[in-house]
Amino acid sequence: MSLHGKSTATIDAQVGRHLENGVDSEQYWLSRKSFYETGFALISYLLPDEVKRRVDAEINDLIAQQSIRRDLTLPQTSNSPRRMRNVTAEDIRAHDGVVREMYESPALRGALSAVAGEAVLDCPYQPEEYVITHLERPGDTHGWHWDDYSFGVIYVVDVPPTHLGGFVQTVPNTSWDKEDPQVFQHLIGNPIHSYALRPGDMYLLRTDTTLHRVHPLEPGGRRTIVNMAFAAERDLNKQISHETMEDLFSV
Ligand SMILES: O=C(O)CCC(=O)C(=O)O
Ligand SMILES: [Fe+2]
Repeated sequence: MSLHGKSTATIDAQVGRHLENGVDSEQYWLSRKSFYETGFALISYLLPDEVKRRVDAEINDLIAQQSIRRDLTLPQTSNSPRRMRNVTAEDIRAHDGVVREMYESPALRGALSAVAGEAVLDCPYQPEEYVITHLERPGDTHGWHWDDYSFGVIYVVDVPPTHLGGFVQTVPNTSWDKEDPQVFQHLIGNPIHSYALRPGDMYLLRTDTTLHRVHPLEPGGRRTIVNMAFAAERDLNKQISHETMEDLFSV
């Protein structure tokens, strides 16, 4: 406790304590199996409620104070739309609060590596480390895309009920040819998985080989997440270009 009576426990300490007391190996095993089979694993149980409340509060403040509206389509993902409000990695890093602590937490990183079945490493490209995305209008969507690095960890602050859209859709075992993305062909040629989420959920996604999107919102729907990107060992030797990120944040 500080002089002001405010909790000063670090996010890492809170997560570490929670993982020691509250998570058994069966849960890890089920997540790992799901991740291996589908590229998607629900890992909401890795964060204690007190951490979720702190993260929710920070993200809602950042959206209110520092977010930027985007409405564009990106040719590198077959002109799929981005209709959203964002807080950039630069602004999240400068704020230096709990999102950054969560990203850097060794306790969380260890748990993520256990689920992934390999080391989950810092993203080597700082503008992609984390981004907050808020969908607020009818038709708002994070359209079909892949991400540059192996892992995305998405923490869900707010998500509407299923009938208002905002659920996640994935097409595992697909790969991104940036010159010829063929998103529609991937959709036609493969099964699409859809996942309803609830506030406080978190999921791990194999973002480089899973085509994914957030279904457009219906009127009345609102949705807020932070996406944290991480690399695998194999990513560190690859030449990765960052056009979608550069296009997204150049407007
Ligand atoms: O909002 C989501 O659930 C997915 C976010 C995402 O795919 C991204 O930020 O790259
Ligand atoms: Fe993504």
